[in-house]
Amino acid sequence: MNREQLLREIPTIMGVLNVTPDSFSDGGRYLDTNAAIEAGFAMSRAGAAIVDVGGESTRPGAQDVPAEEELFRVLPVVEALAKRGITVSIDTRKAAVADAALKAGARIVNDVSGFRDPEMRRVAAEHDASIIIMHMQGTPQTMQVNPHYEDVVSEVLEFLVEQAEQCMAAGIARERIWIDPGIGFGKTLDHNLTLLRHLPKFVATGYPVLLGASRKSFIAHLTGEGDPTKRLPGSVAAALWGARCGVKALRVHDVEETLQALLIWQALDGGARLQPV
Ligand code: HH2
Repeated sequence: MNREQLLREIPTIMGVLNVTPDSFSDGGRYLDTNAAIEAGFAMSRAGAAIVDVGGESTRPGAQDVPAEEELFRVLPVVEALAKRGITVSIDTRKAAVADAALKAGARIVNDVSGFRDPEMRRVAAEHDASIIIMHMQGTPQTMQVNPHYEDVVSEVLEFLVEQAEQCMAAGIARERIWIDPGIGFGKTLDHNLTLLRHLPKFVATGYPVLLGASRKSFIAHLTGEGDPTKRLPGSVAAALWGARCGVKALRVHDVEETLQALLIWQALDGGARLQPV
């Protein structure tokens, strides 16, 4: 057993690159274009197969950013990374931003609002892009006010499958569609834990599942760690749990550390996956 064999078995790592002043854990760090590009290169070298570039924070209470400002932040970064042959995903809720980023070389559209906007579906289809449909209840301004579900797992699943069907109807190929339960987006601690425990149900849909649990506040709620940059151990534990449940990709801030943990887990566990309960 060697590193190359293990790499083939573990989930794909997507590195988080926020070109924003206000993201919850790395806001302001990569606002400078050159710093952002360097950080993207570093993530790629550390083992990220995808770099997810975002120009708008979607943390609870975040303000909307005009499309021009978002484009100003992300476009040079997308272009520079894509030119180096790095697979770039654009994390945006705006069709105009997705369109420009895809023209600049991005290959994946990651929409935390779940492709509700028909224009977003049209743009992704036109570019033959891969897409990540994420579930969010409400909007970033309101989502944590009083999230409510009768049955969080079936409601989130139903939304994702319906949106995937809408996307296919718009001309996006099934094999280009990924789904994501949206940890922390309009969810209480209980909702987040229930979704994490039931990840195998999302895997059982047949759509590849992406999990974004890195540094999120459920870790703070369970451990008391208020500083997002100190949530690496909890983030790695969640990543390994996701891998065990069969997710195909992990969206993480700490690429090198997560990769190391995944390689060891894969070597020991042999890739057994949990089944839906
Ligand atoms: N989480 C965040 C942003 N985009 N996309 C997907 N598909 N899944 C996620 O869980 C997800 C996401 C939030 O994290 P981050 O980008 O670090 O913070 P912010 O929104 O404050 O920029």
